[in-house]
Amino acid sequence: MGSSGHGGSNIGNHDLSFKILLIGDSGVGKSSLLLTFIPSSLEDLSPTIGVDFKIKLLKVGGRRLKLTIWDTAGQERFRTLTSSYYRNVQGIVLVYDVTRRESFTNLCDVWAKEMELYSTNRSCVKMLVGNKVDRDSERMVSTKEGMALAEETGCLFLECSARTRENVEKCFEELTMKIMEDPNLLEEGSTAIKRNILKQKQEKQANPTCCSG
Ligand SMILES: Nc1nc2c(ncn2[C@@H]2O[C@H](COP(=O)(O)OP(=O)(O)OP(=O)(O)O)[C@@H](O)[C@H]2O)c(=O)[nH]1
Ligand SMILES: [Mg+2]
Repeated sequence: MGSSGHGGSNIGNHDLSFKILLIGDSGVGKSSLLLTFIPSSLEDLSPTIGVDFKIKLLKVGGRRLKLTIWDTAGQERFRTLTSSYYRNVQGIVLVYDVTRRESFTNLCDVWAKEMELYSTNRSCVKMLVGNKVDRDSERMVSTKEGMALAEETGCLFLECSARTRENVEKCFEELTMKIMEDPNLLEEGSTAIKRNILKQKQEKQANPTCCSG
């Protein structure tokens, strides 16, 4: 679990920390989108088991941000502790595959219900993403339908391709910008940083590296 650096050591180096969650049917390309946004040496694209996360450090408007992006399993048998995924989340990316209508309808039938059940943060920003637009000849869900659902459910909306990288960065950037526009979410982001610093201090006090003996 977890890749590209577990934070920890460089926790003091940023001003805000946000948790983002990727959800949607198996095979829609959640892990692919994450891998496109945050490349790693281990490009394993088997179905996600349980949950994985990656960290991205970036600068927005002069502020240093830490994004922790949680990539969940679409297959029900691989999902565990689902409620914990939603804890302290500021942004949710709901992904469907534009070539598979079922993955689109399931966003309402399955994923929105789960979100409703477990998401404790009402002001959390949502982004609807239609992935695999590179396979345009096989498209089953139109841009118009995607936009309509986004409007109905109060989501931001983008169509992407993890393959061609089209709109992938934009997706995470727009989501982050929107999170930063909300004073409550912004406050949560800075509290998360303070909490981490405090934790580090306490750990240091509990385990002094010198004077052992
Ligand atoms: N053509 C095309 N294929 C894609 C794209 N994104 C993902 N794929 C392919 O779709 C398959 C599934 O992608 P994953 O990223 O594993 O899907 P997932 O949503 O993480 O699936 P689970 O982990 O099972 O929930 C892989 O074979 C990918 O190569 C895309 O934008 N275009
Ligand atoms: Mg996956």
